[in-house]
Amino acid sequence: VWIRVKDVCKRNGLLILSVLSVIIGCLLGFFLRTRRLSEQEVKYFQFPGELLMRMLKMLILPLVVSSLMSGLAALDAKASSRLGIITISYYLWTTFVAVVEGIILVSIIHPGGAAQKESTADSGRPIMSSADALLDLIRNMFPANLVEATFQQYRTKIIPIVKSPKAAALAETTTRRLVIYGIQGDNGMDIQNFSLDLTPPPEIIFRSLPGSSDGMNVLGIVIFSATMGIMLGRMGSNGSPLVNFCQSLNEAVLKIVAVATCYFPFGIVFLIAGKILEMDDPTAIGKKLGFYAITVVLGLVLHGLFILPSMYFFITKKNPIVFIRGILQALLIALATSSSSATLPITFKCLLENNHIDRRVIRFVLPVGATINMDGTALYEAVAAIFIAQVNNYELDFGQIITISITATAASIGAAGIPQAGLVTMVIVLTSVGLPTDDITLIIAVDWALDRFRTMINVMGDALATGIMAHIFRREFTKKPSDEVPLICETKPMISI
Ligand code: DAS
Repeated sequence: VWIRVKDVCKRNGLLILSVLSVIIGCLLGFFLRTRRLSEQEVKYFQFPGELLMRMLKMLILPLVVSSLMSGLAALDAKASSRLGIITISYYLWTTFVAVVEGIILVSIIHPGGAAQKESTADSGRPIMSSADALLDLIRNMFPANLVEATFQQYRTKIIPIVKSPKAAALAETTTRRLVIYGIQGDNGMDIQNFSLDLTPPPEIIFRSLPGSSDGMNVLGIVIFSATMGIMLGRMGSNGSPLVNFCQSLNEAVLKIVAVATCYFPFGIVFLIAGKILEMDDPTAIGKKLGFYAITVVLGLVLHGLFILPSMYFFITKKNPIVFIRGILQALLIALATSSSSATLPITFKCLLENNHIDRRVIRFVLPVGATINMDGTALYEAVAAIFIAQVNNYELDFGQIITISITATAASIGAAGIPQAGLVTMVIVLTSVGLPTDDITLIIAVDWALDRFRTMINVMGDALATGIMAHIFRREFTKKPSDEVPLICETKPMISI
C-alpha cells in the first residue's frame, strides 16, 4: 500500500498539494477574518498571492503570440482555415448553449422574486446606448499600440467601491444612472479619492473600464498573431527564422511554467485567504442573493459537468472524465486566480503533458478560446440580467430575451480573462434592454466567488474544445509526436516542430 501511495503522490504531487492549498487558504482566510487584521496587515498578507498572479501574467503575452504564430505557420493554408472555421463555430455554439441554459434556469427558479424592490423607481438613462456599447467592443479590437494594449490588460483591475461608505454616500447623491467603479492601478491608488473625484462624465469612466476594452485588445492581438502565423506559413523558408524564434520562445515559456509551478501551492494559500479577508460579510448575502447564487452555480455545474463533457463524448467517443482529470491543475489555478488568461500557461502544460494533445492544435485553439470562449461568463451575464429584471418587476418580452442572449454572447467575447471582467461587460447586456445599470451593485457581494466558478468553466470549455479539435483533425496531423513532424511549407522546411 505504501508503494502505491508513494507512486500516486509522485505522479499527482502538485495536484494534491494544490487541492490542499485551496482548502488551507479557505480555512486560514476565515480564521484570520476573526482576528480583524488592519488594512496594512491584509496587504502584507496578500503579497505572496500577488506574486503568483504576477508570475502568470508575465507569461501570457509571450505564450499567446509565440503559440499562435508558430502553431499556424506549421499548418498548411487549407488545414489552418478549416481549423479556424470549425473552432470558432464550435466556440460560438457552446457559448450560445450556455446562455440559453442560463435563461431557462433563471426563468424557472425566478431568484429575483426573493429580492424584489419595494419601489421600482425610474431606472434613468443608461450610461450609453447598446449600439454605442457594442461599437466600443469592436473599437477595442484594434489596439493602437500592441505593447501598450497588452500590458494595459493588467495595469488596472476593477474594484466595486460602492461598499466603501464614502462612495456609497456619493452613490445616493449622484444621479442613479451612474455605475460607480473604482479603477485601482497597481500603485494602490486610494479608491475613495477616485470615487469622490468624478470629474470625467460617466461615458468616459465606462469607456476606460478595462474589463471590456482589454478583452477586445487581447482579441486584436490574437487576430494579429494568427494572421502573422498564416502569413509566415506561406512565406516558406523566408518565414522560418521568425517561426524558429516563436518555437523556441514557446518552449522556453513552458519551461518557465514548469519552474513556476513549484511556487503554486504556496501562492494559492495566500491568494485564496487574502481574497476571503477582503470580501464583504458573507451573511450580508442572505436570502436576497442566495437564490441568485444557487441559480448561477447550478447553471455552471450543469454546463461544466454535463453539457460540455457530453459534447466531448459524442464527438470523440472518449471518456471525458479522464480528459478532465488531466486538466484538474488548471481548473484549480482558475479557481484560485479567477483569471482564465493567467491560467493559460497551466492549461497549455496540462493539455500537452497530461492529455497528450498535438502541440499544433493547442497552439491555435487554446489562445483563441481563452480570449473569445467564455461559456461561464455568458451564462452568468444572461442570468444576472434577467435576475435584475425580476428584481425590478420588469417583464421582458421575447424580443428582449433574444437581445439578452445575443448581447450576453457578444459581451462574453469582449470580456477579458481577468478577475470580474464579466461584471463590467454586463453593462452592455443591461443597456441593450433598458435595465438600470446601477443595479449591478446588487450582485457585487457574491461576484468575487461566482467569478471563480465561471472562470473554471471558461477554462474547461477551452480545454475540452482543444481535445475535440485534436480528434476532428487527427488525420491532418500524423500520429507521430508533433515534435518530429516537419513544417508543412511550400519550400523544404528548415526547422522541425
Ligand atoms: N474572470 C473572468 C475570466 O478570467 C471571467 C469573468 O469575469 O466572467 O475568465
